[in-house]
Amino acid sequence: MERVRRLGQELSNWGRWGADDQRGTLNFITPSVVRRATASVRSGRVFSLGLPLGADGPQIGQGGRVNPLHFMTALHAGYGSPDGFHYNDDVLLLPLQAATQWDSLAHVYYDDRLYNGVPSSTVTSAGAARNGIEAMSEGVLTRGVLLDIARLEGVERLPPGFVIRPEHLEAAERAQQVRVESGDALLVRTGHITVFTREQNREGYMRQMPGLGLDCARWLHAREVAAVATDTNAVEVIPFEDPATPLPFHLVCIRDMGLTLGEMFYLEELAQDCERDGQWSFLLAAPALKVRGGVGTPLNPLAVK
Ligand code: UVW
Repeated sequence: MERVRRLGQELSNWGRWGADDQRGTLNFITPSVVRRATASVRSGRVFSLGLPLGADGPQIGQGGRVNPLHFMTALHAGYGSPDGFHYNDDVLLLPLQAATQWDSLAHVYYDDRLYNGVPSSTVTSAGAARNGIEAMSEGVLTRGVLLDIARLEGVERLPPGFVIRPEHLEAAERAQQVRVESGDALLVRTGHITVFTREQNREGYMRQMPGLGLDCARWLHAREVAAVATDTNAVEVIPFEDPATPLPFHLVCIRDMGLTLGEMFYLEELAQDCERDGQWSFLLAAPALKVRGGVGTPLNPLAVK
């Protein structure tokens, strides 16, 4: 934890946007960043980056996370005449972390403090009183940049345990002729999601994965990235770089930097299209649901090229 504490202190954004701030690095998404994002739309092609929500999702029960349960609560119900108005209604019951998701800034912490010094006791069985997902309610609407590290490495997908370092991010920028700038959302493709989507191997997808190493936190901080997402369940590499310190990247990014993490983003078709036309930036519309006190949100992010 000492390395986490030291790096956390070095990269801390506490107080940067005021003592009451709950949005963290989303503050980098200024109106001019949004205008630049809309200017990156050229063809109008749209890509859905969300996994379907259903019983056939990726969850294996880890940490009490189950796949969404979908029920019909009205089936061919009707008013009036038998050949008149009819309707169907339904209910979805799901862990907010079940599939494609953003983590709120109340999701993880250490030393009893959440982002911006908020006491961890503000999260109760009623949810997060501070740093909850509603604080992201203007959503993530910004320029997205996809860096394809599997492509960089010349493989279909990176193996579990592969540590993505700042050098990989910069090499991908050079190879793709794109640069991550202040206020961008960075999407990192590992290809690992195909372990689930193509091979239906949930255990293989969820238990170990390639991902960002802790060094990348400094790079994301320097580039003023607003949000970072990958196609894996944890964003960061598992097995952890130091087995004694689980999820260090989560701790520094979320708790110290106020940087939200996006998980299980489906990037396959988007990456193919970017490869085809050489355009690796786009408008990313990835709004959070306004779940009161939520510490995460499911979503269907859209990339518009
Ligand atoms: C944890 O595993 C705690 O978080 P995440 O779903 O963000 O990886």
